[in-house]
Amino acid sequence: MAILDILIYPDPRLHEVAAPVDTVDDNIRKLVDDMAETMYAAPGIGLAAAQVNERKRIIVVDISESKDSLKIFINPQIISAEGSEESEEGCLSVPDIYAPVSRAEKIRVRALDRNGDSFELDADGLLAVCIQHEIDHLDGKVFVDYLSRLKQDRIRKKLSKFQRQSA
Ligand code: GNR
Ligand code: NI
Repeated sequence: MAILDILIYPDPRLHEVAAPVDTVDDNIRKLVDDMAETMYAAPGIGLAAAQVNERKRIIVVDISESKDSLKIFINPQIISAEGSEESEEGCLSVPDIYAPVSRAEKIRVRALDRNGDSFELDADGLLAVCIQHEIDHLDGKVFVDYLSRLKQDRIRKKLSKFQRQSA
């Protein structure tokens, strides 16, 4: 297991579209395990492969307090969605920035598990928000993209400064 480096906005690699996984093999399972370790270490409630510079459609999520409910989604697809709700979001790739984003309230997701078997899951609340946030990463989208240009410019400036200071 290994903790991977997380790309920080505005990194152009966060805006690339990820490719589907064609076979869930040991290499993919190793990446999943490293992503989970990286998410827990951060700490975060979700992580998409795009954030660790892997252009594959893989996400890990654990919204539990006890950090013992890891959910793995390979090639996730939202097959139905209803309602809409706004909530405050953050992102490990956009440190210390929080802003309201509107998402579907309830979703049904289809994905492959770590054995390559297909499953479906109904999600609402924070889990639904997190899954939609992660699938956006696979499509090269970051929550900042939903904000006004003015807010995007402010965030870009703030994080560029932050990166210069930590360099
Ligand atoms: O850790 C995270 N918290 C969070 C809070 C509200 C909405 C979405 C998230 S996902 C984020 C981890 C992350 O950046 N995943 O891509
Ligand atoms: Ni994120």
